[in-house]
This record gives sequence, structure tokens and C-alpha cells, in this order.
Amino acid sequence: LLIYTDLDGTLLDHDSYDTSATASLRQQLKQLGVPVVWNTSKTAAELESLRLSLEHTDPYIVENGAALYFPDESTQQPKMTFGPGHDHIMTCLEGVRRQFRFKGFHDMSVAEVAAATGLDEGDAALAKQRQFSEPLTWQDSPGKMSDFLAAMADCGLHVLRGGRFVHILGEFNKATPMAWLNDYYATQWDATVDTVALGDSQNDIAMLQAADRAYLIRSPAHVTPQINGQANIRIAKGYGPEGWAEAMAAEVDALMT
Ligand code: 2M8
Ligand code: MG
Ligand code: MG
Repeated sequence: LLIYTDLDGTLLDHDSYDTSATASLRQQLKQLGVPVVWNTSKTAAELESLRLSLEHTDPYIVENGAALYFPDESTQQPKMTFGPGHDHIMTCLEGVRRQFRFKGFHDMSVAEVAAATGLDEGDAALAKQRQFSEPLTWQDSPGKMSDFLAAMADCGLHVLRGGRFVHILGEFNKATPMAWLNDYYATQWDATVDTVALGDSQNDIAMLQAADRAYLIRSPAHVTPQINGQANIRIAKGYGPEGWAEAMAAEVDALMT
């Protein structure tokens, strides 16, 4: 069994970023030797302290599928990257600055990112250290979004929606690194891998679709994305980390029987 999990609004509470509801299940999965791969829109810089505080020793995927890291490797270089760098994204956004109204993390001070996210200023500064994607707040009319998508596509970029922000990134998503990592574990284990994914937002849907089984986690803050006719995806009852723990308890039970 191999788990892929979103962080914000899934493993971490949408507002408080608290994850205590998941502690006992994370411990059980660790004891069972089940890797829990983090698959998040957070930056590598943000994950440094979170990995220490949650004793996370499995691989992790940052910025919505942009890069895969193995924490046990001596360098903090990604194992693989899947898209263009942040400079390319900023150049493209600068090119359309006069056509559309938006405000990105790059445009915001640390205090503004802290206010928009509820992170403390230390973590907000780490969230601003983007390597492969730019989160922004859309301040223009919804009707102009399709022209914006077309302009981003002209730069080889696309747009995904997270819990709070719209994310600009290359032609990859959270499912992109999964194929490689599934193969990696299949080779390690000399067995086919059974995959489970958990996430709460539109930027998680590709990951949920790519897994053998998936749990869509409900959010107190935004509507649950549509999952039309996706038989492998079920909706967890509890919100945020409580839904995560409930889903993982079911997986642990199934593994034991
Ligand atoms: C941003 O990501 C979340 C993911 O759902 C969002 O769009 O609301 C990211 O930029 C991340 O770096 C940051 O930690 C998070 C804080 O809520 O917001
Ligand atoms: Mg999320
Ligand atoms: Mg996320």
C-alpha cells in the first residue's frame, strides 16, 4: 500500500494548520511500513520544518507536482522536476499584467501572505520561496478567466485551483510524479503497488483519479469539487484531518484483515 496525500485542508486543518487528529493513524501507517507521500502545493522551503515536526521520512512532492524529493538524500536537490521554473511564470504574468487584475505571492509582502493564508510570518516567508509555481488571488471578473487561461496556455502554462488560491504552473499536476514513484516502489518491493490518494481541492483531482482508491476530503471553507462518475473516489464524512483519519482507519482495517 502506498498513500499520496495533500496537506492543506487534508492532512492539515484549513484554518489552524493543526494535524493532531491524524497523529495516531500516521503512527500506525509508519509501523506497518506504508509510505505516506506528501503531495502538496507548498514549497520545498515550507516542508523543511514541517517534515521535522511531523517526523516525515517518506518522499514528498512540492508545488502541485512540480518536483519530487527524497528526504534521505544528502543534498536537498529534487530527485526530479517536471516543469518550467518560477522565472518563466513571472515573465509570462508580467506580460499580461495590464490586461488582467490579479495579485500573486510575488507581489505580496510577507505580512500580506500571512494575512491571506493564516500562516505566521515565518511560514509565509517560506511560502513565498516559489521555484515552479505562482499562487495568486484573482481580482478580475470571472468572465475574464477564459482569456487569462488562453494567455497562460500561450506560455505553456496552466491554472489549478487550491483551497484559497489560483496556481499558475507548467503542464503538469499532482498526478505527474506518481507514475515514476509507483514504478520506484514496485521495483523496491518487487510487487505491484496499491495506491490511495487524499485531497480536498480541484488541484487534487488528477491525483485522486490516478490512484486505485481515493478519498475526497471535505472543507469547511470551500465547496467540494465535482467528481462525476469517478467510481474510485469516495467522499470522506469528516472535514479536513478528521476525514483523513477516518479514511486511513478504513485502509488500515482492510490491510489487517
Ligand atoms: C497555498 O496553497 C493552498 C493549497 O490548497 C491554496 O491554494 O489555498 C500554497 O501557496 C502554499 O504554499 C501555502 O502554504 C498555502 C497556505 O494555505 O497556500
Ligand atoms: Mg488542499
Ligand atoms: Mg495542497
